[in-house]
Amino acid sequence: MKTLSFRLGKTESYLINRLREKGFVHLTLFDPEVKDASSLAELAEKSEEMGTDGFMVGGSTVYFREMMDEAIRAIKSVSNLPVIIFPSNITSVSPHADAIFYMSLLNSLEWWFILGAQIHGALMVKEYRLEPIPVGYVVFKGETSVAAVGRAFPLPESKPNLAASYALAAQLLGMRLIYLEAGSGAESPIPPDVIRTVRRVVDIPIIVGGGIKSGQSAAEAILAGADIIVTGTLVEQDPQKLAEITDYSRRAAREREPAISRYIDEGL
Ligand code: 1GP
Repeated sequence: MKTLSFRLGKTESYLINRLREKGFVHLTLFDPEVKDASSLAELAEKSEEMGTDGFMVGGSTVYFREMMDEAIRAIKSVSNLPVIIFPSNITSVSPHADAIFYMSLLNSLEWWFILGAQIHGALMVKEYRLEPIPVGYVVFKGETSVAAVGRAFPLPESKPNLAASYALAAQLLGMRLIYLEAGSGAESPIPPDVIRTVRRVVDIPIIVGGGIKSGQSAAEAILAGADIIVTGTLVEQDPQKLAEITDYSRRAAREREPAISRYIDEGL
């Protein structure tokens, strides 16, 4: 298929254009439970200086909408980069963001996290004029908040073909991004072998996050085929370290063939 039957929204187009220009995208995740609004504003400014391309806001145990509102407003007061909701439940849906990752936690054991919250939140997304970006979300590793809260049956890292099947199913269902999640603060990131196997099978951009603490890990993920790198904990602990992540990522993206090309050239 050569043409899109719908128009991508502003934020999704921005992400795709950044991918085309730079060969990768970096998103900074802020958990409103970890940092208050004024610290977030300061961190957002620093993150932009260090080369991040946008912000995600959310956390597995953020139960109050007000926390999302405050965090998003704080970031928007200092930066024009897009702010994307990274929802854990319907309480994450804030009218102040630009877009929302309209995600399905594909390996959850609970209907709620696969489709229920999406149904219950749909009219809010429309009413608030949030740009929905459909994302297939798969969780690896059990010892994380996202696995516990989302009742995920974590995918084994030793079976990359399984991850590839989930990712391809997401693409075939029409989701436009696939997110391979190790969980915030994970001991180690998603292994490159898993990313490489998923890359061979899917055309949609791959988001990789969780446990990325060094430029080296970010570069390995990109060389294996990741398009969007997410870091959260690292920025909360040491924002200067973000410069290393974006620097290594830039170099890795130059080294590889653009993973995004099939998606860009042929449309969805
Ligand atoms: C978690 O993928 C994100 O949802 C980021 O994880 O906090 O470990 O960077 P970290």
